[in-house]
Amino acid sequence: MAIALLSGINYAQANDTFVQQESGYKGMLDSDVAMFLPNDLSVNHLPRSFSLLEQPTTGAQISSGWRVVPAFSFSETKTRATIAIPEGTSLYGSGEVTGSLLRNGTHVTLWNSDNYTYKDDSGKRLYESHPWILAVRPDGSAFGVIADTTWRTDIDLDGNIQFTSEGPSFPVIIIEKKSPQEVLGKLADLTGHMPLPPRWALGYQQSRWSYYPDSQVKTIADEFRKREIPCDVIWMDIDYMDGFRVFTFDPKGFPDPKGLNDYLHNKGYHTVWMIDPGVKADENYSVFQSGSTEDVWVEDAFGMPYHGSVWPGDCVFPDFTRPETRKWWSALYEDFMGTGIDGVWNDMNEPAVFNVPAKTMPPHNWFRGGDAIAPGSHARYHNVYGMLMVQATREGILAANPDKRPFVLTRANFLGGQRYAAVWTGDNAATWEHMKWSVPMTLNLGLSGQAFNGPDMGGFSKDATEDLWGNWVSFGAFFPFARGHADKGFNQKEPWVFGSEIESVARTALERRYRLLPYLYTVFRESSETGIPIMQPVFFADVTDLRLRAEDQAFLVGSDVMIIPKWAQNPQIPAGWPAVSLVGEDALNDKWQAEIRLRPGAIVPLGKVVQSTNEESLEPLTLLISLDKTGDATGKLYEDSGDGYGYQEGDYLLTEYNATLNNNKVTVTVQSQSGERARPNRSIKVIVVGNGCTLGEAEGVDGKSITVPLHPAEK
Ligand code: NBV
Repeated sequence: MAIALLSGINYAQANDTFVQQESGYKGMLDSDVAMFLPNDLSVNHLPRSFSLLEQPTTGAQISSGWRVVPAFSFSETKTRATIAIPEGTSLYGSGEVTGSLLRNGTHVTLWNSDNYTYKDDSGKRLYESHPWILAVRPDGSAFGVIADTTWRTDIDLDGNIQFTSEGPSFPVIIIEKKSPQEVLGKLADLTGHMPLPPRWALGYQQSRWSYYPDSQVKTIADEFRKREIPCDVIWMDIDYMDGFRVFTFDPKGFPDPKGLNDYLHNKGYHTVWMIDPGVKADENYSVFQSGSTEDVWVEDAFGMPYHGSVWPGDCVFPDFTRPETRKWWSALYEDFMGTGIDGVWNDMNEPAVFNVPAKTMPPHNWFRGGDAIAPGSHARYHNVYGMLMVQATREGILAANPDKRPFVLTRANFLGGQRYAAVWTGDNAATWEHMKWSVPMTLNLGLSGQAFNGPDMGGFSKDATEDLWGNWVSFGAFFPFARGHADKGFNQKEPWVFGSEIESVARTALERRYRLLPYLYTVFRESSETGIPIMQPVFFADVTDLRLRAEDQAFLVGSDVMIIPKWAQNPQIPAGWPAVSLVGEDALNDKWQAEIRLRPGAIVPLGKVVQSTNEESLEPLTLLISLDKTGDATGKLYEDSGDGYGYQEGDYLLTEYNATLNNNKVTVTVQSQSGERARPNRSIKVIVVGNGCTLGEAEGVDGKSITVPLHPAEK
């Protein structure tokens, strides 16, 4: 068994009969977090955890009455933990998964895979690995389970929660809380909170494989401005490189990257450029030369640099388990970012390798580790390759621009990877099935700790029809990460290419996102502090309402805004949330636009429609007020400079507004505020909303009490 486990090889002949394994150490990591080990693991000699921020050590005895306890077992080649669940428990999480939000009865494999259009293994194995399940009992209380292993692992949710790993025994960590929101808060405490991104990363982003040459990039950017469709970011895919050599620029198509970045910055854009892990094995190429001198490459089973084929042809791959390699990789970003690049897109980092059956490196390739990371095989470190890469990328771009918040997008990642990067759901397709999946996929990634995520809006592969693209943008505009992207060889997917009707559908949808930006930025800030996802399942509105548990067409943005896509059939939503109009649209009677509804008791701050987040949007500030049954509402607005770290020193303003109904008048006041930023001298517009109508509105000055008389007819 030991040899099979170490090599990571799943012998076809191996006997997969499981026998029970005795439990070993168990103890509390925190008041509501318990760790359980099988008897062959010692708490003092655990392998370095990649998901947890702190290496677990001995703690207090398991609390009396502790409910969730794993059972361990093993076969000749595998190790297993099984966690029984009470009847009626709803299961979520398991990372990046196709299919429905509710995971009961599903099976996935955690093995980061380049899975174009989710075809391989029917999409049961995608680009990221999150050995994590969130379980919500019928009474709304919840627990979460981490299987702390990096090895290839199956998650089976047929009856119980079962993790079956192809590696050695692993710790199981259980979080027990009163609600799923609290479980996710603790997950973030344990695995890391999403850092607050720069505000521009919340804008709409336009990508294609590839805009080429630079003049086409400029045309696309100019077109958005000319047509007045909001957009913040333009993406550069691999063809900007010189022969796909990372950290180089094609002298023909992109001779002046700084000039291009300046051009785009002047028009209010930020830019994100791709970097892959495969480094062309080319003696005349400086990155290959310096990497070879520093001895940074992953080794094959014989101790020689492993070679595999990717876009540039014959490539070598940085061994990111080595601290020296991460340092070398980070340093490469200094000159690169010096051209004015704002963000980095790390693709192909499963790592993907062409022309081999497994589409990745052989399992016996060797990683040398360092510091707390032990040397080990590719089978052991495959699932954290992407996460270690983006750790080094993030460190590099932060070192290059210490006064800016890094933005990194990654395709491969691991539980805890929100510490370093946002993620997208890889190469989906322009089909109705993938469009509908994009809601539960984004939700389950959020329920696995990856709050900043989203799909290729409009679908990557295949031609999108007008109908599909128009539908997708109408609700996709509200994803945390909102980027349109398209595959080479398929139709253009910019908002205007589908004709004037769809162009105006997209403009309206994106204008709605931009009006919501002050709220969205506030939600991002809260999410970075609380660990509660930005995009939330509808059942978070009432975790005891079992009717809502499986709803995965409609979704929440933060806790106060609900989005119901136009194609949603019989969505199960909480009662009494009024529908609102943001830019004059009538979503209830519109063919395309998603319904937006507000939680009773919420105050949602809105800005003006702007073309990019660079424009000041809070003059006037609008507050949408949705009163609860008792005639009250509260809501927050978080403001800071939008980039940099001043907010950590107090340069921010967090305002809590309060509204109360009395004698048919609603009085709006600042209930509390924090931060050292002065309140801007600005006007404020207050709108009290009913279902699809306005109950009353008034104007005033921010910081002063404002009274809104309600229309007599609505009293
Ligand atoms: O770099 C090209 C593409 C990229 O557009 C896409 O988003 C990635 O998921 N990349 C994959 C490599 C080629 C995929 C067929």
